[in-house]
Amino acid sequence: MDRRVVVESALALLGPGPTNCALMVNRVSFGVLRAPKGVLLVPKTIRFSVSIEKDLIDAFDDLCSRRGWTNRSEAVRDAIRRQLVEQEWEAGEEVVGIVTLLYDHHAAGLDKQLTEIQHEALGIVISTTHVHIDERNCLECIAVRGEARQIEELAHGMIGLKGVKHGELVGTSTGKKIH
Ligand code: NI
Repeated sequence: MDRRVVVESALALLGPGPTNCALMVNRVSFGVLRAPKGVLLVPKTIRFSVSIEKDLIDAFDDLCSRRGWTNRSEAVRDAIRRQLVEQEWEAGEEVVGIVTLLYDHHAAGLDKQLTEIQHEALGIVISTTHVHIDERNCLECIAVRGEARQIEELAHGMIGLKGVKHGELVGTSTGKKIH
């Protein structure tokens, strides 16, 4: 692509100043920006069009409205990020998450087991918050960081213990690869 076309396209996307550009550009006379020789401008935001069936976009708009997304763009960005985070987990990368455990602290030995498991996973467990829900039930929220399969093994090892009434692993990302 001709560099002038690239520059003008970037300008159209980025507005009047060079501050949003991924690469610094030179401002010259007549309000036209020109990239240094050999440097291609890389806009941070790309606009693209998508062909989609009416029924599907109607359902999507309805979802956006119910979930509180302010516009389709933000909803699409969130959907893309969700896929990227899932891919990080499937690829076994370093990820973060939260394990929630609702359990009966009267269950024999359960408190001790949970404490021991977390002590043995010191490199993975970042922090633990314990809430006494009532005289019998406890909620534990354990923040974890590490290789995806190690986290899943740790989480399922605790969730599967006798006396744990309900447990979930909520996975997210370190954020290094998504924006
Ligand atoms: Ni408790």
